Amino acid sequence: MYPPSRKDFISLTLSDPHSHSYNNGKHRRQSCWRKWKQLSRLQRSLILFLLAVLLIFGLLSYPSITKQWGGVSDREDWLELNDRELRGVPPGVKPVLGPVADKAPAPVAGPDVGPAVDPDAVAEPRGPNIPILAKPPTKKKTFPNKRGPPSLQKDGNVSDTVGGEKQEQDVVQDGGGEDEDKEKKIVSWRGAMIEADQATEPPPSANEKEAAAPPAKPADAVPLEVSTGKVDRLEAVRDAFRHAWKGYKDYAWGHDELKPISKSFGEWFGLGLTLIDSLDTMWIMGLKEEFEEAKTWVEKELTFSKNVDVNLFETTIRILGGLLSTYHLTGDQLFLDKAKDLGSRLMPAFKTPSKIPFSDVNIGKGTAHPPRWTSDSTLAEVTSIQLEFRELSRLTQEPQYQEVVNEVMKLVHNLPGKHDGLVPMFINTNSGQFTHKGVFTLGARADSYYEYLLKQWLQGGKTEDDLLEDYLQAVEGVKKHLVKQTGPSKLTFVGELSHNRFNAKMDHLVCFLPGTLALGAHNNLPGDHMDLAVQLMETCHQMYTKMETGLSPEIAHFGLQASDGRDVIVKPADRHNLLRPETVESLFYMYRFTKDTKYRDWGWDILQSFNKYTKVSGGGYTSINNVRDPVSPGPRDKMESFFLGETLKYLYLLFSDDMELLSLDKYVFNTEAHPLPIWPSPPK
Ligand code: DMJ
Repeated sequence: MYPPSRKDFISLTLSDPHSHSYNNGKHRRQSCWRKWKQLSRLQRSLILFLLAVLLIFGLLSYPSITKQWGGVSDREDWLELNDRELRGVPPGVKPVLGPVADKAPAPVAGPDVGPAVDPDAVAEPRGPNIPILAKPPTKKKTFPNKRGPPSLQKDGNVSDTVGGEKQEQDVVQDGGGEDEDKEKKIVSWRGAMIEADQATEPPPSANEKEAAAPPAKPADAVPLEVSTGKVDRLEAVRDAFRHAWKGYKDYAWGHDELKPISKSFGEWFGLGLTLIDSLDTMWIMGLKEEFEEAKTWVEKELTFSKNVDVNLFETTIRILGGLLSTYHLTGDQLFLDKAKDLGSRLMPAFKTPSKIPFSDVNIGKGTAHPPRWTSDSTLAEVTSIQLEFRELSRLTQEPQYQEVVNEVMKLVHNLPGKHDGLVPMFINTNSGQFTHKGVFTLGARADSYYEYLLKQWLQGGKTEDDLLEDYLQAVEGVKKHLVKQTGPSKLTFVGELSHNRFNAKMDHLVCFLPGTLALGAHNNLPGDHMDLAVQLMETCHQMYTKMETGLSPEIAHFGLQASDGRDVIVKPADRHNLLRPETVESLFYMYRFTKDTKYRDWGWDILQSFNKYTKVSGGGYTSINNVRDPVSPGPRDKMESFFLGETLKYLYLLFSDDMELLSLDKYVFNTEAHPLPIWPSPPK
């Protein structure tokens, strides 16, 4: 119901003859004309003259007004360009984004930069490589929310939303034109920036080392050269670690993971995951000060007496493994005490009808359970905790840790449902049987089962025959069912089998395999394991080089027919990179066993790309959404703990000339890159 007052108001308004509402416009026009006619001829002429003068003045000043407006638009474009396209900010100066970008120094000309550009000279013609500056201002007005030059728009908005996964339609081609883009861009994100530093430097090949120009320094890095003029790759890795650690220390200290873009942290278990995962890396790199600070946190702050559910596998490989290896490297009892405390709190996971452990344990309450939606555990998770539990028993002389994990291996060894040594991805905690049979992969959910077969055999002094037998059979199964070559370039890859159908798909995770095969061959297993390792290493390398960012996608598909025209195909949902270690891990093994310097060069390329596309100004590195988009790779705002625990550690070991530094004849690395000693042989 309308109130009466409102009704009255409407009625009055519409009927008032003196009202100035739009309804009586005609009346108003008539009255103006009457007044005009009442003026004298002289008065009318004067008014007309004045109007004419005003009109002429207006016409004369129009160009300068429009030029001014156009100038503003161009300048805005330049600022965009300065953020996104130009590079070469002088050493020690970090490019600044957003509203303050006009205070940034003018970009310096260089091979990757294009001509120097003065931000105020926006009307000057620009070179062909900088299309945005030639863009007419009108375009900007038509699409006010789009950023960057038209040629970049298609992909440029890929990752406009921080952390958001973009849905894209096209399947990307490999090959042509990759390098061009790689060289041109500075990558900037809202509020954060990927520094264009030494990444622009082409890595020196084995023969070119002497001639290599020194890389541009990142703003906060120490010099990357030694007196010989060669790039000091070890120091470059240390710099990367320091940068990652700075972010963690400033914004995530004592928490699980750094979120470098939002300068905050993420919590998974609430156990200082990154800090513990990084301990032995710092020790190995000689970062004593950082190590001591972290050790003090472990001593004073780390407690496992917490009502928190943790994942048995992740906690074992990252935290238990990290504590045990740090104990070995330092001899400091603190780390063994912490490892013992954690190990005992993880034991309830094994109290299941089948003795196959549950995936989750509450380390405060001493209870365990499977995931909410199933009573299955993941195969890799229950078979990749053995190195750590076995070592804990050896050190503490308490057999229960070793007993529970050995029991799992025994069960799996005898279980039906394998396919020429290949295992399904799930196992039921009640029945102890494989589930989801018929799907076989060396990737997620199965990967480290194969890795730990070999490594347990090595850890125990090559005495446990079942482990070796399972490993050898599995490699034969891989060769028979999963290894194929691409049509165009005959790249060897490891695909997947799903109910007898072959899927030409390989997770980046599978790139652990060349390293493991090489380790086996080094320990007198068949020579053709090494041949396969060499071929797979090449493929993993190409999964990086074929991408515009020089970084591998999470998953690659492969073209089987020569007519496919391309070897590596990346689907839109698989374009992310999580800073994973597997390829550099394998490069480390391959270099140690062959001394072929190309493996070091490949690792150097990868480090350069991490620096170029994932390094975040202010500290830390971030996972990215799209390895095919060097302009907007799209930060995920997460630095995984394994980047410090594994990726940087393997890069450091790859570049180290000291073959006795964690000799592969004395240590096995757990699946999180924590070295554990090979047990001394029992007296005969
Ligand atoms: C790490 O936690 C371990 O390497 C694990 O075996 C696989 N996933 C990550 C790294 O990618």
